[in-house]
Amino acid sequence: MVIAWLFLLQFAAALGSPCEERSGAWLTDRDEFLRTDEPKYLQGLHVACFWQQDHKLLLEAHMNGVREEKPLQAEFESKALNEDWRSFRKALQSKMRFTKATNEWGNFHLKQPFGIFAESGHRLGSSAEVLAAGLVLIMEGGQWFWPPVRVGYLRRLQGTPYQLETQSVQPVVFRVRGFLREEECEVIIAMGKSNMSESPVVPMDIHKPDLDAKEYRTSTQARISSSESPLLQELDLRISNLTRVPVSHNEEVQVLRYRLGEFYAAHNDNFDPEFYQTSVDYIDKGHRNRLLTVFWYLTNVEKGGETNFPRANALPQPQDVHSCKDGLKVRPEVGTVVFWYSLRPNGNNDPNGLHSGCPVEDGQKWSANYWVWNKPRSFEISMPDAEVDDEYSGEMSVATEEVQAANNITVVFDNRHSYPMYLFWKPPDRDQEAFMGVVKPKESISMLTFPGHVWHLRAGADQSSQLIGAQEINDRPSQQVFLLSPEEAYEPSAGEL
Ligand SMILES: *[C@@H]1O[C@H](CO)[C@@H](O)[C@H](O)[C@H]1NC(C)=O
Ligand SMILES: *[C@@H]1O[C@H](CO)[C@@H](O)[C@H](O)[C@H]1NC(C)=O
Ligand SMILES: CC(=O)N[C@H]1CO[C@H](CO)[C@@H](O)[C@@H]1O
Repeated sequence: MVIAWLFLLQFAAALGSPCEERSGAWLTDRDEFLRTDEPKYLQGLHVACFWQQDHKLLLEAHMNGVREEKPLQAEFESKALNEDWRSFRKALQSKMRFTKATNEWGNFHLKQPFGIFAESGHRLGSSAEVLAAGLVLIMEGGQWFWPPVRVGYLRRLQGTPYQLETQSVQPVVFRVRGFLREEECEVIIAMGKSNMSESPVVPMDIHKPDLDAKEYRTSTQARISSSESPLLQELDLRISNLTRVPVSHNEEVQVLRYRLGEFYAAHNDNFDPEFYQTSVDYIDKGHRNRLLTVFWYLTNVEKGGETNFPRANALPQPQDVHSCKDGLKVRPEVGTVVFWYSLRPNGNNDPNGLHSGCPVEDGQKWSANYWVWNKPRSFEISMPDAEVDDEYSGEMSVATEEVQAANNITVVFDNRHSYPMYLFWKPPDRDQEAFMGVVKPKESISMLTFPGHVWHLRAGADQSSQLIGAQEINDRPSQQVFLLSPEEAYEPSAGEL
């Protein structure tokens, strides 16, 4: 019997890693990604398993959080076992072939080092720790990111009574019921009540200077610092344990009251450097950003007041930011929190994080926003692994390319005009277009697309603005460049600029 077991174990090791089963809990099936306009994986989240055999260190990794039939396999020199952290990380990064350059933001020296975590969520800091852990999660964006696995997936948080329940894969949304006790909710509401003022909106560059915040947001709010309340200090720790992101990364709690009819139109919580040029240095050109939002429901609401994710279920960017009709709707429920990611695991924007507070139709809604950044809030705190970061870089993540769909085409829109152009993807079966980005004057933007896709160029960021041009992507070649030159006979009217 013992001999048979030994034989089986050896056989298993010869076939592949002894970690297959362990990886399972961290992988999301490709079919769970419903969008057709985005890659079907979790950018920059890698599940890697290490084991030793015949004095060799072997690695098997599922790249970008999806189950691969043939995971990446690599072998390290035996001396890697004794190597310092910097060399180990470097070896790992080159075996797994990922780089910092995963978006157009540049300034990759401002992007934080990738993070290596045990399954417990603890950040690892030596090759010995990695070997002891066996299975690790590597986050290119530097911070822990919960893999969604599939809608309805339940994950118990070890050592706590809480369960993460996946609500959506794109965006990545989780719900935790009973996270706050009712008495705690009452205390927080009381603290908020004594200090309410109208909720502001952080204006984007493209908003008119006379932006009327009331068109977008009608709640009242109070910001309360944790230093004012032992309860909030305890919640900081509870939430940090939930998100696996240190307390030093959170903003003050923002307590919100929505009365009858009050709402917050659809918006993203993170700051896309494209639209926040005026504060681009503060946000490290995009690399310092809001990573996730933990939203607290402090009361039940008789009717309405849901949190709506209009891009969930593969829906396009909505034209009407006030509509709460489509997408995922999460009902307020006292003591429940939902949290969602505004960035992808590699630190890029995730436009799917678009969300709104639907109008309260009956009763009153008390809730709170708790924003967690990908870097510490104090500029004095240095990032983990900063001293060992090698400034690794490159054109594009090779690992990322490998898992992308075939037939892809890189298209470049080169804007020779002196005004910005707004790029929309026109789905074949719908009138509603998906806003994909801005081509700034005298700059170009590149996008991954597919043959047959139709792109619209417009004068403004909403679909009703003037159509300047349309471009259908043809079969060949795999890189297509469209020059948007002034001769192309388009003169914007004064009102559009
Ligand atoms: C979260 O809290 C539980 C219970 O106290 C503890 O066992 C666990 O180690 C914590 N996890 C992290 C990542 O802090
Ligand atoms: C695009 O598809 C080709 C196969 O046609 C594949 O070899 C390549 O890696 C893909 N590249 C990207 C960027 O997806
Ligand atoms: C409890 C609390 O947050 N108090 C604040 C109320 O608002 C004033 C000014 O807006 C702050 O100074 C208090 O700290």
